[in-house]
Amino acid sequence: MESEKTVDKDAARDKRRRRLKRPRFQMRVSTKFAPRKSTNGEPLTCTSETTLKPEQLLELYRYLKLTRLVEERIVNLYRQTKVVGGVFRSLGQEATAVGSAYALQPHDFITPLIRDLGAVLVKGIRPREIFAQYMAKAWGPSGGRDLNIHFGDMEKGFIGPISHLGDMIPVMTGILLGARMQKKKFVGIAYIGDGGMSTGAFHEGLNFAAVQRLPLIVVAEHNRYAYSTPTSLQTAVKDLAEKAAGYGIPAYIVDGNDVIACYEVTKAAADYARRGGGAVLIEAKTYRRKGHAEHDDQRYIPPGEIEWWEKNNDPIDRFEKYLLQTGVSQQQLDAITADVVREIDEDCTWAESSPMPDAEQAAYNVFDNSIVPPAFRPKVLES
Ligand SMILES: Cc1ncc(C[n+]2csc(CCOP(=O)(O)OP(=O)(O)O)c2C)c(N)n1
Ligand SMILES: [Mg+2]
Repeated sequence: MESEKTVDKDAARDKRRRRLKRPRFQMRVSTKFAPRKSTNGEPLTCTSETTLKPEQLLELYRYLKLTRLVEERIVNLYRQTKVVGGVFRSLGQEATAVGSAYALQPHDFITPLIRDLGAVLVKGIRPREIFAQYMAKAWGPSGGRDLNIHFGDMEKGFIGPISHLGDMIPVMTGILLGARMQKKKFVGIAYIGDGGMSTGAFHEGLNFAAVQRLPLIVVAEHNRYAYSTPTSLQTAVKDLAEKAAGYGIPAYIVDGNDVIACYEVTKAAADYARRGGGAVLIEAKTYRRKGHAEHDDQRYIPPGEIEWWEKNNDPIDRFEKYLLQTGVSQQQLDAITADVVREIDEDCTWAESSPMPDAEQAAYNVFDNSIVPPAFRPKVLES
């Protein structure tokens, strides 16, 4: 009887879903917060159309500085050969990760990628965990079992990324489907690069989320390169947001170097997803000022391109200009930076003082050890 009832319920739900009005095919790309050229040669700042309160704006500034300065410290450690593995920077595109993650509620989920340290920090991960993780230390979140960005924190709503490009889209889609089945309510951001959007997994994941109307927000970081390949050589569309039409979902183009715009657009997308509207695609237009990783000498970049972005379109410079114009003093900004540097110094010292992990522990906590016994028990290592 019980199972018949379940079947009836499922059939009724499917019928209701079929009756849901689907929007007719149309381009629904909002460009309200898209990048604008500077008028009369004035340097770019940020949009003034915001619901953010003054203290939130200062908190955003702190996260931007924290992201940049934590990354600078990691590069420092890398040059001292203290880092195990690669170092991936988000220099020049920090506003996308910080602004979008800041628009979420604490119980919402994210799946960040290599350029999203800012989102991880907004989610409440401390710099000490990042330093210890990069140095593969015992006190790091993965206890030296994995490197750089490869760790997660379920309590904080942060799913550790897997390397395969595109695969975090179906993973987040599955999380959101699971949540719906368990009657839990939250939205999820899955970050993706311009290159990652050309994978099969991206298509399958987003298509399924769109059909199921899951509250998935895809933040596509259009930073113009995938390794050394410019975006124009791996996708035929000009705006990545155009791809949303293929899934019947709305999209936004946002200035990825304007932290306020990134916040506002993600907030609107999250509200829409939370209301039951379904998946949304946000294309953040930005620029990757460093190479793919620290080893990359960027010889494929046309001369002057990086310098142009550094001089004219740096997200932190732009936000500083905005804050100063709206009455924040330089001293306030300096005090925030000094506090960020203090935290980084303290946390880096803590991480450096951590021991390296015990070799005997390496195979533990890789799988759930209550189900799968560790592959190498200490006595096997001893023999
Ligand atoms: C399926 C797959 N193919 C190739 C790679 C190797 N790979 C890692 S990052 C990367 C470039 C990613 O470019 P993009 O998606 O634009 O992100 P960005 O690095 O610019 O943030 C590639 C090709 C991979 N990790 N997974
Ligand atoms: Mg890219």
